[in-house]
Amino acid sequence: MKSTQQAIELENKYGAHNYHPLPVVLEKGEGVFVWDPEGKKYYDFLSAYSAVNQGHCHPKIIQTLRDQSEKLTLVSRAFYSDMLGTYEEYMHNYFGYDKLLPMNTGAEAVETSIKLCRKWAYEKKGIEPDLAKILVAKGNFHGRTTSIISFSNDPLARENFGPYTPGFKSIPYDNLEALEEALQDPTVAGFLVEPIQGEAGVVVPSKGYLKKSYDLCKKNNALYIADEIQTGIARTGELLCVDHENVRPDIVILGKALSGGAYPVSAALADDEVMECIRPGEHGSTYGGNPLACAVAMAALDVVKDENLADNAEKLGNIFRAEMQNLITETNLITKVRGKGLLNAVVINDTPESDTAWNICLKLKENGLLAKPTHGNIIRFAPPLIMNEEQLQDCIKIIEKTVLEYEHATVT
Ligand code: IF1
Repeated sequence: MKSTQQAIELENKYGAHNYHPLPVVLEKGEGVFVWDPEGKKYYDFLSAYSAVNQGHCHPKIIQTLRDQSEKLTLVSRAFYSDMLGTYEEYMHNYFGYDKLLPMNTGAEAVETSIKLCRKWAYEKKGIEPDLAKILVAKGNFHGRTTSIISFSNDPLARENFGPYTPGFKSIPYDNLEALEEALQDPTVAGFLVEPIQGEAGVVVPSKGYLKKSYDLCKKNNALYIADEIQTGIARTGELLCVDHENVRPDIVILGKALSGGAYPVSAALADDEVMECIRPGEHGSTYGGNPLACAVAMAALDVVKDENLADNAEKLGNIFRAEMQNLITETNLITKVRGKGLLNAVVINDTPESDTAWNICLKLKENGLLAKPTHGNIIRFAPPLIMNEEQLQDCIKIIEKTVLEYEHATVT
């Protein structure tokens, strides 16, 4: 077995440097816990960016993975499999959409929804060839393919990756006037939006924004496309984040926790009016909808229902934000807590250029809790949704202790 230091050296030497991880190596996970090679145990407060909502190596998901992997793993879409239709019917019953298009990663499912939206625009809405426009929100994060980074406004994600894909227009997030104005353009085909902006630092829009932005799209015959890759699957206290405002998007994009972290599984969901615009040969993926993915996704979604993960996320999220609010009254180091369910972030009282949030995360790690800074001075807190209240209280103590110790150490 590799030590922490050896594992880090190997990645540095032989891997592309496209990430800057916290210096911790993980070699085992179970539920809300992960372990490093030296045997130190941590609470996971990132959940692989909300992919392991069901907790690490959930026994039901792993058993399903094991069973299916011994039977059939991949047939490609050249043939039918006994699992794909079963899974598609399961998803129809679970989310209430006519049809599903299976892919593997989040970015692929976003690409799928872009293609669906454009196809619908030309074939149903009647937009002239090549003129369709998709509205997106400033501060968005939808993945890392060439088209998706074309409409990012994060310089790191974009710079020197041009030329960029045209056909996207960026408008301010959480701004209904800007949306209404942009929708006056008859070549607008749809609006692609995160119900909470994750990468931007867990930016929760004003109450009513989801419903009103949906209504505006419907009024102007544009598709409402919700990227629920990070916010979906119970993370925010409802099955989908749009459920908080009873919105039913035209296209829902799922990924991450759709498989509970066991396997890459993503999907675009839509009704026939949209989905039937795609015909044989026009879109697909070798691994998309493979039997292993289908089996794992059904097990992962069973767990979400069986273990009431949405209710638990709602309940623990309220406790977490209330306790962080208390902490804010005791420290100058944190200025704000925000989020929904168990998708939360605190804002550290320093500039985005400072290394304060990073240093606090290093201390959290020493104290047995893993979290990662984003945008320099924000720390995202997103534990697995199977956490119980006692464990959450334990974690809150670790965070309080770490923050107060850090503050005193730097003041004196
Ligand atoms: C990385 C952030 C989280 C997503 C939404 C699509 C995708 C993502 C709303 C693409 C992916 C990631 C990917 C991960 C970091 C992570 C992230 F910090 F960048 F913003 F979660 F908060 N839509 N999110 O959040 O899905 O293709 O990766 O499966 O390392 O880039 P993917």
